[in-house]
Amino acid sequence: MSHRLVVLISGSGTNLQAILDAIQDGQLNASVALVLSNKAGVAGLDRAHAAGIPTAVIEHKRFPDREQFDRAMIEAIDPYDPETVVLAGFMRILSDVFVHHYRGKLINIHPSLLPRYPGLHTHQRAIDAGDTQHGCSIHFVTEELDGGPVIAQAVVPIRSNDTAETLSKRVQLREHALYPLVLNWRAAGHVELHQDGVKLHGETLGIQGHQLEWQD
Ligand code: NHR
Ligand code: GAR
Repeated sequence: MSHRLVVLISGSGTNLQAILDAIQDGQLNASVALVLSNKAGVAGLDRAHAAGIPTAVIEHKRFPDREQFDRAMIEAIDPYDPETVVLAGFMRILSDVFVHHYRGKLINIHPSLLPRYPGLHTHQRAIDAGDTQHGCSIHFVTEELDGGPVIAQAVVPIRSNDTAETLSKRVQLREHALYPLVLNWRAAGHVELHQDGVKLHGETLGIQGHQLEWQD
């Protein structure tokens, strides 16, 4: 019995691909039941089709407000009864309706070392601030944008000649390793959201979660 995932995307889907590859390679004991995109024609949908996974497109622009868009997504997702709902480059802010419905099951990968740089354009902001380190965070999604409890982070060095583009590529390499790793912990029942924060292997984590540094 593998852990059922539903993956939400808005674009290229390289994190989705990393998850699919890890499942295929036997490194991640899970299955992707549905890939849902808020944009038609994106490359991530082609990746899902190539892997034989059902897809749904629910375009936010066809809905009068965020809540009705979110309710339509819930209706599309719930028949698949996911144990974890994965945001992988999903670019729409979710209303409380959605966040409450999937509380404790909804996780996101964000391209910064939270709590630094919630929101958008994180790579440029880290460079502009003169930071020497950047990275990515996987966190439970709550009503507070990019403010939910962090499960794990991967730290990446910032080099003096980095641009937002070169830095984002380095961070994305780590994203593609971190998401399958954390999802496999989750599939094994080792990651839970509690009132006092995230528990990993039964221990409550600090605000930056479990920190990982890979060697280049
Ligand atoms: N929703 C909630 N409630 N909480 C979070 O923590 C969320 C969330 C929805 C998405 C991902 C997040 C990121 O990793 C995420 C976390 C989009 C925006 C945004 O401003 C901000 C953060 C994130 C995703 N979106 C614009 C909007 O109006 C649209 C931008 C666009 O389409 O390009 O929704 O960074
Ligand atoms: C990833 O780098 C992810 O961290 C970031 O978008 C990229 C999606 O790439 N997410 C956000 O910025 C969320 N606001 P992908 O579609 O190739 O996985």
